[in-house]
Amino acid sequence: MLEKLTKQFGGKGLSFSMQGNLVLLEVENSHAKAKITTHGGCLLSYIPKVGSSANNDILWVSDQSIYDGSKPIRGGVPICWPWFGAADEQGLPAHGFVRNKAWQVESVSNLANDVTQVVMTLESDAETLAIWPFAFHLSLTIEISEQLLMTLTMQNLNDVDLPISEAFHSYFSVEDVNSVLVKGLKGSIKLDKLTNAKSVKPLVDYQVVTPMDDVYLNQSKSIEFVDTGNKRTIVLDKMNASSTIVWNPGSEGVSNFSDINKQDWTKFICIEAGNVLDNTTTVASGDKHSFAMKISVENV
Ligand code: TA6
Repeated sequence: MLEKLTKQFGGKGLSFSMQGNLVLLEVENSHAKAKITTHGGCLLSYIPKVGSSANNDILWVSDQSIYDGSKPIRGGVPICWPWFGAADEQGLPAHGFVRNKAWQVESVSNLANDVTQVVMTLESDAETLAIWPFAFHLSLTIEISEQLLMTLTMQNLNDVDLPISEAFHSYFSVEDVNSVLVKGLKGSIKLDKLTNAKSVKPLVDYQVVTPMDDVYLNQSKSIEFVDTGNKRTIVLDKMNASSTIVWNPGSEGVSNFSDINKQDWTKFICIEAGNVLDNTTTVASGDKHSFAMKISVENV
């Protein structure tokens, strides 16, 4: 398989390898290095080469992640689609099913200014139709440069309109989650999933206190989060996405996750971009719908 992929896509700054049962695609250009697995179309690593975060991974992946294809990777940027959170029906997977499917590499291109673009696709099949009885074509575009741009495009191949909830469930590497400052929530509505409290005027900027599991609705503006320990600010811009989710399980909640080391909960924060809950989007029959997230890193 690796030989075939290398023959089809291999080139300067691109290599394929295996980790467990999973195919890894490694990209390197003058701006950054990145690692992607076709399992779930999951971006695993993004390491800028310049700036204050040069040679440091922006993303976090658990040491306990399972690489046999039986589970989604715990870390990186898993894709939640076509629902976010628990499924309506009992027995169906949380956060949809595409984060646990093998995606196809469609193309790898070198764009202007040494930007590397990787496109992966996933189509409905007998297994997805048994879980969710609708035909779809999904395309994930990852552009690696001094910024990271991820775009998910869905085509509704059915003769009915479909409600879709979706998110890039990004796990960011931080020095200590409890020293992270989140900025830019003005005008959003906060749903605290731990207490079920709803607040129409959440704090615009706040210091993270774990555990937390917050969904910010009608939040389409940029988010900044300052990781003082790592002396960096990560700026997350969204396109066609109205929800931001901020999650960390905290010191007690981490024991519910067999694929996270008990002491490692301080090392990451999930700041996720998408369209969830009341921001669920409806994709008309035959239509295409895209949303995107752009990550850039600034010095503190
Ligand atoms: O995005 C936050 C969240 O929905 C939390 O409620 C939390 O459980 C987390 O995702 C992880 O979900 P997972 O299904 O990957 O274990």
